[in-house]
Parts: sequence; C-alpha cells; structure tokens
Amino acid sequence: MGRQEGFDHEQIERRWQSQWDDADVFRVPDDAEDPEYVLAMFPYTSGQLHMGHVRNYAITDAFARYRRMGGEEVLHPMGWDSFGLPAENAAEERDTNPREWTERCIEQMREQFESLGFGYDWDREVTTCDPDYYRWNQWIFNRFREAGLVERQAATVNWCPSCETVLADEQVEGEAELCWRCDTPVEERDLDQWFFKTTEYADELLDAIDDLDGWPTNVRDMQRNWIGRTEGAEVPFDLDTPEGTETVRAFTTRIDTIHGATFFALAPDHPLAEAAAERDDEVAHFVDHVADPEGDEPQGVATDMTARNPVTGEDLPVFVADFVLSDIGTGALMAVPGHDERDHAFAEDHDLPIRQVIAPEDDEADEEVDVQEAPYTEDGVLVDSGEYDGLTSEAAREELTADVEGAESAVQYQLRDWGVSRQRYWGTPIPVVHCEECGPVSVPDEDLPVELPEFVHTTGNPLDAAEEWKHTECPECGGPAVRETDTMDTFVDSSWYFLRFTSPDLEDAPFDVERANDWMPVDEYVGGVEHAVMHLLYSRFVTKAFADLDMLDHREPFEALTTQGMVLGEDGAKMSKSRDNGVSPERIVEEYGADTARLFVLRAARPDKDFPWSEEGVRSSNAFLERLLGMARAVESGSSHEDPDSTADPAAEYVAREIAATVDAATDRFEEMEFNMAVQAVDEMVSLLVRYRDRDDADSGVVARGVEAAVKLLAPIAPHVCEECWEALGGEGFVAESAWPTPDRDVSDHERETRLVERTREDVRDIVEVAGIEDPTGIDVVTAPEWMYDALEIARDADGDVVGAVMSDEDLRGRGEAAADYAKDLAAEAPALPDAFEPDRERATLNRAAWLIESEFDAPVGVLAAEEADDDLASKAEPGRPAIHVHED
Ligand code: ANZ
Ligand code: ZN
Repeated sequence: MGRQEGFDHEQIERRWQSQWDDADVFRVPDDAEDPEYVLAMFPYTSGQLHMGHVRNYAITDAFARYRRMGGEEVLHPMGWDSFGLPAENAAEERDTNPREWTERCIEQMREQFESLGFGYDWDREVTTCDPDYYRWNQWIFNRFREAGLVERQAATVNWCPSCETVLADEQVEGEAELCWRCDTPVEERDLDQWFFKTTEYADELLDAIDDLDGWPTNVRDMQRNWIGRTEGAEVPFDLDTPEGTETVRAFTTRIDTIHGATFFALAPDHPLAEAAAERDDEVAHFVDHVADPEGDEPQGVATDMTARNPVTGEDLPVFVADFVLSDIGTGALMAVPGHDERDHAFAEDHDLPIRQVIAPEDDEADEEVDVQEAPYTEDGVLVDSGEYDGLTSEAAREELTADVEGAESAVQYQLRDWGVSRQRYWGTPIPVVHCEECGPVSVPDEDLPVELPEFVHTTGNPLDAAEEWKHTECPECGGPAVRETDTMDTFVDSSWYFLRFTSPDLEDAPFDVERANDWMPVDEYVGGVEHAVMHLLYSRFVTKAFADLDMLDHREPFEALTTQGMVLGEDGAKMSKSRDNGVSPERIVEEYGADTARLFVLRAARPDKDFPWSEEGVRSSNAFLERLLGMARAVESGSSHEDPDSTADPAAEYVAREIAATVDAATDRFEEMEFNMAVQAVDEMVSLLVRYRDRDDADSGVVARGVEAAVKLLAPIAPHVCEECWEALGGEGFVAESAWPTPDRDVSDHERETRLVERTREDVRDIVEVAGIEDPTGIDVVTAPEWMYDALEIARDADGDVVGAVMSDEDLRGRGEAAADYAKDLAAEAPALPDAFEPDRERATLNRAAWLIESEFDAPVGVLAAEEADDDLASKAEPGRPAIHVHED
C-alpha cells in the first residue's frame, strides 16, 4: 500500500464496484416510468483515456447519479466510436488489423471506465464497428436513398498518383501537400461520391436553433454560422456568346448596387466558362490551372462574352475568375468594384472601371469616401442610379427586386450537402453495387450487413484489393457487378448512436420507435466543443429525417447541451505530449483513487470552464474524503438520524439549519451541474460540523444527520467513499440508491440570517482588535429597543418624506430627540434601509449563533434585549446591528 495516500481507496473501490455490479444498480428497464436520459459523447477508441475524458465522464456520471437519487430512472449508457483512420494506421504500424487493434483498445478503455466507478448500463453498450451496429448505417442509407435524401455528385478528393489512392486530408502533409507514405505531391481528382442532402433541411436546422434554450449560446451561434443563411436576390443577365445569347442568373446580396456593376464573372467550372475554354486557349489554360480559390489575390481571365445589365442596358465584359465558387449561388456574379473588396481588387488588376453608386447616409457624411481608393461596403443611399437615387439601400433592394424583370428574392446557404464517402477500409461499407446495366443499385435490406472483408496491407484501399468481396451480382438484373468500395464517414455512426442505446439489441430495426419516443430527447448531453458543429448538426439532421420517415416523434435530439472546458497542464497550457505536461488518469487513480480524481475534476471549476491541473488540489481532495470517512466512522452508532422539527438547544438548532440550507443550496447547484459550488457548500458544512462536534454539549444526533447529508450530497461525485461512509452510518442498501436529501427546515431566510450573524461576528472582531483586548471574559450582544424596529417599519412604507412619516406616529414622537435623530438617519439612508428581522427573531438568530462567537473568542456570550442591558450600550444598537460590549478583567 506504499504508494497510496490517506485511506485504502483501492480496496474500497473494488468492493463497491463489484457490489453495484452484482446488484444491477445502473441497469434501467426499457419501459421507464420517469425516463431521464443523460449522455456523454462516446469516445473514439484510441485505447487511452486522458484527463479530458475523465472530466467529461465524471460530469455525466455525477449528474446521472444525482437524478437517480432523485427518483428518476436514468439511462446513462456508454459505447465506442470505433471506426476511423487511426485504427488503420495503427494496424499498419503494428502489423495487426484494425479490428484486433480496436477490440484491444475497447477492452482497455472499458477497464479504465470501470476503475473510475462510472455507472453505466453496460447491457446497452454499442460498438460502431460491429456488423450488428453498422448494418443499421447501411439500412439508414437505404431509407435515405429511397426518400431522395442521398445523392451521387462529383467531388474533389486528394489523389496520390504514385500510390494510386485517395488520401484523407490528414494524410496530406505540409504546405507542399505531399503524400504521407511516399512524399509524392498530391493531386486533386474528381470522383463520384455519395452525399446526404443536409441542405434539404437547411431552413429547419437554422430556425430550430432559436428553440434550443438548453444549449450554450456560442454553440448555437456556431451552428448558425455553419449553416450561413444569407438573403439576397437572383438577377438574370443576358450573356452574348459567339454561340448565341444565354440567360445567366447571378446571386447578389446587393442588388441596390446594380448600377455600379462594371463586369460579370463566372466560376471556372461554370458551363459557359468551359464552353469559352473550348474557343480560347488562354481561358482553357486558366480553367485547367485554377490556383488556390481561397488565395488573397483574385485571379481571372477575360472571355469573348458580354453580359447585359438588365437595369442600365449596359454591356459588361465577362471574366472567368477563381473567386467565383461554383457551389455558391449560381456560380455567376455581377461585380461591383466600388462596393465590394474582391471585385475592387480584381478591377484594379484588370483596369476595369470603378463606380460609386452608394453614398453614406447624411448623418455619416463627414466620412470621406473615395471608391477609387477603397470600396465603400456599407449600406447607404443610392447615387448615380437614375430614378433610384436617394433611396436607402434597403428600400432600393426591395424596389429593384420587384422592378427588374425576372429578378427574385433568393436565399443562399453556406451549408453544403454532407459528403459521406470515404476511400478507406475501416468504416461502414456503403451498401451499393455498381452494375453496368442498372447503374448504382442499393443492396437490398435482406442482404445487409455488407460486411467488411478481411484487412490486407496494401498501399491503396484494402477494399479495392479484395477481389472476391468486390465482385458480386447485381441485385436487380443478376448480372456481374462491383461493390462500392467507399466506406461511410464515421460521423454517420455517431449521428444516431444515441437512439440505438434505447434498444441496443433490436434485430429488425436500428431502434424501437416506441422506446426511442419515450427516452428521447437526450435530457443532458455533455461533450467537447470540438463537436459543436459537425457532430451536432449531423445528429440534428438525421433526427429530423427520421421524424419525416415516421421513425421518431422528436425533431431535435438533444434538449440540453454542455460543452466541457479543458483540463490544462499544471503550467496552464493545453496538456500535450510535446510539452510533457500531461497527467495520466491511471497514475491518479492508482495513487489517490478514483473518487479523488473525480472530486478534483468536478470541484476545480464549472463544467464549461477550463482549469489547470494541480497536484496540490488533488491532495486536498484526497484529504477531504479522508476526513469525511473518518467522521462517518466516528458517528456513534445509535445516534438519532431522525430530524426533529426543531432542537431545544440553540447551538444544535443552528447547525441543523445550516445542514438544511446546505442541502437546499447544493441541490440547486446540482440542478445546474455546478458541482464545484455544490462541493464548496458541503465543504463549508463539514467544517462547521467538525467545530461543533468538538463541543462538550454537542448533540450527536445533529452531527450524525449532518454527516449523512454530506455523504448523500457527495455520493454522485465520490461514490465509492460515500458508500463506505453510508455503511458506517448504518444506512440501508446503497447510498447510490438512497433518496436525495431534502431540507428538513424552512431555509428561505437563511441568507439574511447568515448576513446578520456574519456582520455581528465582524463587529466583535473589530472591537476586540481596536480595543486590543487579549483575553475577553464575556461578550454582550444587545439588540435595539422595540420602538426603533417600529420606526424602521414606518420608514420602509413611507412615500418620500421619511422623517415626516416617522414623526407622525404618536408613540415615536413621544420619544423626542432620539426618535427624530433616528428618523433623520433613516431618511439619509432611504431607500436602501437596513435589513432587519423582528426583534424576537433577531435575538433568536443571534442566540443560535452565539456558540460560534463563544468558540472563536473563548468567552461566554449573552444576547440581550435593550431593556435588559445598560442604557448607554443599548442606545448604540440599531435594528439588524446589535451593540456589542466585550468584557475583560
Ligand atoms: C453584387 C455585390 C455588390 C455583392 C456588393 C456584394 C457586395 P455572401 O454575402 O458572402 O453570401 N457572389 C455571388 N455568387 C458568388 C459565387 N458563386 N462565388 C463567390 N461570390 C459570389 O456573398 C454574396 C455575395 O457574394 C453576392 O453579392 C455576390 O456579390 C457574391 F457591393 O453581388 B454580391
Ligand atoms: Zn444490374
């Protein structure tokens, strides 16, 4: 046990893990009455958990355990995102195959999860690389294809001419873009690929973001930006070409600038650009050697075509330019150099006219605009625009869209269809065979799964090399056909795994509709912000598509989302191999135990914030648990765990209230997943219990109840130690299955009481210090005379004239100058009048806290009413601010 600190965590953890397991504590029935679905993003099977994982999974586990103690049936499952390129690479390096490697990784990770005591329903484990799982990817592909949500489109891929294979982006290295395997410069190639038509749902994916109240704002913004909806207009331009006139529509967000259009531009792969290339070598050369479309300098070449401006009738030269993208709008644009950056740069390079047609609105007129120098890109008022002069940009957009013949409002999205084809081995085979007669034919459902063939080492795609697997029969005509050798993007696997958890073993469908309807949506989803865009968007898309296929009643998968922050190294930088600032979860679990690791990561910060690792913090978490265990073991057996409504002894009642208030506060914090704040509240209560327990007259029943409350409140966070405590306290069954505590007293005014007590303790400290009293022999705490509380009450209700209101009370007037002075004080403070209870309540509150002052100053404390005290002292008291006298010998 040499390496272990504190308590025998290893023995404790093993013991409770096996007991939970034997008792099926984390299994949930299929048909839950009160279903709650708590989910952490399932891990990629790298084989190694890092601290970020520990944090992610500690968060959902604590929340799931909290909900379970609250009486809900909690689905908290785990699975493995186990397809993907790294497994292929690892298999290459280690001379094994991806399946064996992945299975080993899963074994290791499952053990690590178990060692951390995460409560998963392992009966529901799903593994995406299992044919039992991925057959449903194929089935879904078939359904989507039938529904018209799958399309085959040409798309550009990275091609290594020497390996004769497609490379993933990660396999293209460096600025020079070399093949990772043979260092040959990588080329681009157009291949036919499969796409899921996410764009069909662009509007709904965007609009529904407004209702995702349980999501962080930044993630909602990231989703909005990714979808990138812009409103504008499509405007028809007649293009004169040597082959005749063609109408080309151009998408613009700024039809208000149309009088300033001085040229027209086409994307290099626009059909008219390609036709121009046939006629002209220079155009052909440009079209074939388009440089980087994202490059800073817009490049282009003139053509033999002109475009007629539909508003001015002017003829504009037509260019082919690389900054015009074929998949945005219509792949054609009207260029307005006076008001657009790229058009301006291009016009300067090609000596094209630059015209101003928008001027700043009057109140911004001091702004110097010279569009020859730089474009003016803001909205404004129209100039040099004929009959439209003087209109604002906004009004002009509306009028021009209506006036220009054939023009129409149009929206444009950044969102593209989801390309799901990957030219790799370790993924779901796309269930299609290519037949010369019938074209691409879906593999019928009854022939699914299309299983992966054996892995072979090759420079290309192993599926291409699998001759026997590849050649098959066409399901339609029975003729010879070849299987699709692309596999699916692994984001397909993770776009619906949360549904499979609701019926993991179902054999005739990906999930049971009824079960899924019950459990969905996921109530709390927790994972890294790196998945804020694609994974979440794809999952949302798939959920909506399922809803439209009558497979699900829900249209959004995740009700609430938390993106957890990073665990940084002790140096405050991101943990990384190169910095050597990483901390291994295995070491921490071995040295300090799982509970310490969990407590540390949950108490360090709110789930969404980054925090640095701190070995010191780990040690103090460990010490805290050790102390809790010691306290639980020290509770006398037979101490009353019952909670009387109130305890006769004021000190005991004080502690009882603090316990109730802690339960209340910690519960609120758990609800918000602010485990750090919950732990802090419990920590403070435990410190109070320690102080109280040492008093001669301590009520052991109250102490027992306090320890019990602490144990329950910490059980979701440090579950093993808390089971051990629970057993020591004589609790029944598992604390994991016990009821979440509720406050046994009304704590609605607790904060006000605390403020009064704290203020009073501060005052005593000040007096002792200022008067230099070394050894106090007694402390009097004297509350104000009753009439002052009356005056305060009247002042509170007074409408403006506080002095008048107070002095109009006969009784107070009778008190003469003292009342007048106090009324003036109150008038000066109004409307921020002092916070005070009724006098009896004030004294009762102080009386309960008297033991704290006594133990701090080691002197008896008397709480007195003004009438019981010396007049001089009493006259210094005010409601909510008792007078204090410290005696010394
Ligand atoms: C005329 C104009 C004048 C434009 C002006 C802008 C400013 P956002 O806003 O990013 O969605 N555009 C249209 N089709 C394009 C394509 N295929 N490739 C590249 N750019 C294209 O972009 C919309 C604007 O981008 C459109 O509005 C168009 O230029 C250009 F003062 O039309 B604008
Ligand atoms: Zn066929």
